[in-house]
Amino acid sequence: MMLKGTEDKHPLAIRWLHWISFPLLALMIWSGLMIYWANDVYRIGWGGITLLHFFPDAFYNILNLPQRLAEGMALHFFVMWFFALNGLVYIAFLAISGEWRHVVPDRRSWRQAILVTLYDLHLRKDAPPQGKYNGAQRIAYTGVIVMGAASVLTGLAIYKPIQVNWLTSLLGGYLWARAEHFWLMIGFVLFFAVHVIQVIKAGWNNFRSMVAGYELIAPVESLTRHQSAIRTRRAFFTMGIAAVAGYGGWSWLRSRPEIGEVAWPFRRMLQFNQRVAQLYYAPNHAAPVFPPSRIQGLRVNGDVGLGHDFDPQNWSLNLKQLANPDQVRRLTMADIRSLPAVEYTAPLKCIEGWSDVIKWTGVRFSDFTRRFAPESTQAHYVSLHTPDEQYFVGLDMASALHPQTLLCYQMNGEPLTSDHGAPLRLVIPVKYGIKNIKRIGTIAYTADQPSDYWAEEGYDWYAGL
Ligand SMILES: Nc1nc2c(c(=O)[nH]1)N[C@H]1C(S)=C(S)[C@@H](COP(=O)(O)O)O[C@H]1N2
Ligand SMILES: [Mo]
Repeated sequence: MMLKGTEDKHPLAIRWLHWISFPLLALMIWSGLMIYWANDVYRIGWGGITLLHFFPDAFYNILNLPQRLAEGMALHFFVMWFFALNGLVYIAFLAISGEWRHVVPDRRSWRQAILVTLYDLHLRKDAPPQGKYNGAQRIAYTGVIVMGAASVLTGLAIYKPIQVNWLTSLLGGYLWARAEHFWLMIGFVLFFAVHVIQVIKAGWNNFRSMVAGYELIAPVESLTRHQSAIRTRRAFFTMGIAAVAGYGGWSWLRSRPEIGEVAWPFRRMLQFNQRVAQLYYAPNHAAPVFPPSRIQGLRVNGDVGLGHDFDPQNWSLNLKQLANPDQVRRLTMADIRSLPAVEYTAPLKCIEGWSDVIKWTGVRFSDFTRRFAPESTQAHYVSLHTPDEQYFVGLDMASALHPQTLLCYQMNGEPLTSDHGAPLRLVIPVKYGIKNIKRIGTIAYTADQPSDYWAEEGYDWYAGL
């Protein structure tokens, strides 16, 4: 295959890393920043002194980063499949093709990496002898593969912290896993910055070989030079087409007609992710509970459906059966309190990325459905509305029946305040905060997936943890 006067330079494994894995990583980082923006807590500093806040407003402005959490999540949880599957196929390819030999560090790599670094910093005169890639390059290439795998694992730990709670606690818990996921991303960006500098320093011939796959070695006869020029042009042309097609395809996907405020391909993927989650949903996986000493203050978040023209004296919980939704059964707080009281301390996880540890008191939803049972075998969902119907939540029956799902009337040992949904709110740790509806007015058993306030605003309907 090689032309006379050329040398095989970059194996397929390395070009694959650059032209497929890297664009996928870039999409993950970009959509990740659209999510992180909603709760940007990390900084470099000590005590009251902050050297660098991740990220200052200017950062979002310069990048023109849309401040749309819902869209960021839809994109992130779309690309994640391609990113993870590409990673698996890539590692399998490295193993089967034997190309791992070019990439994995060996016994000499570490010493060589130090010498290369000293040479690059002009602290040493000559470069150490090397094969296709020097020790520093091998460590770097293997490092990014390991970082990619770590990103998938830390990502999974914060994506489904309850269903994979073994993994989440192995990584130090939800907050640690979130931090690890973030610093890995910073690591990728730093790596990228150093790498680009190296590529610029290495010059045009090296870059061309990254695209064309081979390198010219002087001297070459004019015929070979002509042949190589054709091959190089063809390689760059193909790359250009691929880049335009990739960008065009992505723009096309994002501009499709929307379902619930997200382009339909992304909505379809959210629905696919829901089915995968439900396939592996385990009711015995629970949110970690904490001792009451870990209780945090109460943060009020969201007041949709909590208007002031509400009279708690006239409140009743309206129960609607599937067969006859027009016939309302009016329940009182006494009906609720007649069920066994349950108390535990666990975090409420807001979809924005923060969580608060709170002591919840109430009755199990599963006890409620035993006393006030759905009168139909077709009741696969529960629909909850505030009395004014401004806020509404849909739940799959399995999540509603989770042992930690409560109809709650006390937070941190005090009666619910109006802000937090007095007289009765839902607590459902297997879901994001958006599903924890405050001030419940109606509970209806339904056969079809009920509408949901935030799902209509672009969020995942399932919102399962
Ligand atoms: N009625 C109603 N319930 C709601 C909301 C709302 O806006 N209205 N916001 C939800 C969101 S996004 C969160 S994070 C939690 C916050 O609960 P808290 O205010 O008790 O902390 O309530 C949820 N329940
Ligand atoms: Mo939230």
